[in-house]
Amino acid sequence: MPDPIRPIPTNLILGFLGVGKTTAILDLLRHKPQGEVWAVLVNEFGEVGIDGALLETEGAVVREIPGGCMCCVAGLPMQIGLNQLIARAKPDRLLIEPTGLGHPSQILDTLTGQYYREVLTLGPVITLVDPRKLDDPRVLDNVQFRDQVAAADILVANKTDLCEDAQIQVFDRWAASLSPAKPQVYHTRHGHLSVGWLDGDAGLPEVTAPHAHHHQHSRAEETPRPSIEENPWQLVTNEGQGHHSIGWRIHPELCLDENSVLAMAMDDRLLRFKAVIHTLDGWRVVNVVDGTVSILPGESRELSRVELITAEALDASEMDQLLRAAAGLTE
Ligand SMILES: Nc1nc2c(ncn2[C@@H]2O[C@H](COP(=O)(O)OP(=O)(O)OP(=O)(O)O)[C@@H](O)[C@H]2O)c(=O)[nH]1
Ligand SMILES: [Mg+2]
Repeated sequence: MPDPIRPIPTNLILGFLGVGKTTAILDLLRHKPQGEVWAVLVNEFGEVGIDGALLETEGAVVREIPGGCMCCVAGLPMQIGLNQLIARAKPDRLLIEPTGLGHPSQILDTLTGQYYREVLTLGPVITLVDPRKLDDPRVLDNVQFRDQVAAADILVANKTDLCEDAQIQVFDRWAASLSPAKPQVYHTRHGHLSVGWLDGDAGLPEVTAPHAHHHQHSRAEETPRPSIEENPWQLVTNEGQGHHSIGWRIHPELCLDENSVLAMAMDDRLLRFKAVIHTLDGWRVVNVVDGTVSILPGESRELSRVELITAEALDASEMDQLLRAAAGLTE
């Protein structure tokens, strides 16, 4: 067990799929006090792990726990990852991004339990919300969304640049109606959170029982994955919580055609698409959520990573053929 001199201030950044959690952590890292070491623990629903690759660019020490929802990996896998991260980084602060498809209660239990009592101290839990989603009963009634909101000490409307004034007013009325009342409610864009919000103690409002929902994971890969040199095209799938993911790890010498990847990413059956890929025109970071596409130049990596999440199971081999075609690999 790690033995830090004082408990490490730790914050959870919660919010639904694609709301801007990684963007917010990247922004916080850019504004961290000089000389401090910050560590980030990130858990993605998919097996491939894209966010970790992005977060490393801002100088944080990053540990990924890919695969499944945090509520299911919050036990031993998270403890192992967290202990290794703390031992390696000896961080001044720890930020945790659980998957947007996750339920926060188990992770809160783990972090506030006996084992971590002297290792870390949980600061305010920050939950990001996209106000545009508040008219959708599928979101409002979603147990993960409700519990992410219930767990929040600080509730933040993000993506306000994409919102109508009326949508922001709906957010404000909804936030004001929550019981118990949220001590702090803010509006922001591009995940801009104030570093000062991270200080203090978590209020730990009541969140429903961890397994009030039922789901199973079928982990495609329990054994250690082969290296990218051994197997230059790796396809991995995951399912759970009514969602499915298909991911790829691809040798960087297999350059992808950007337009073909974008055509694949715009499939309206996808809830989320993200990728860090080597294209014929250089490295690109691709994000698609709610039909909004962002494609930015990126730093070179040891491999390309692609991930998509859907509510319905897709035919993985059909999607694989599309991506292979984008890489110029045809049968
Ligand atoms: N216009 C706009 N885009 C935003 C804002 N915040 C985030 N985005 C974009 O939304 C997309 C998803 O952002 P992420 O930070 O990856 O979201 P996330 O919550 O970490 O996503 P998951 O980890 O997949 O759940 C990216 O393309 C971001 O650039 C915002 O305030 N305004
Ligand atoms: Mg993320």
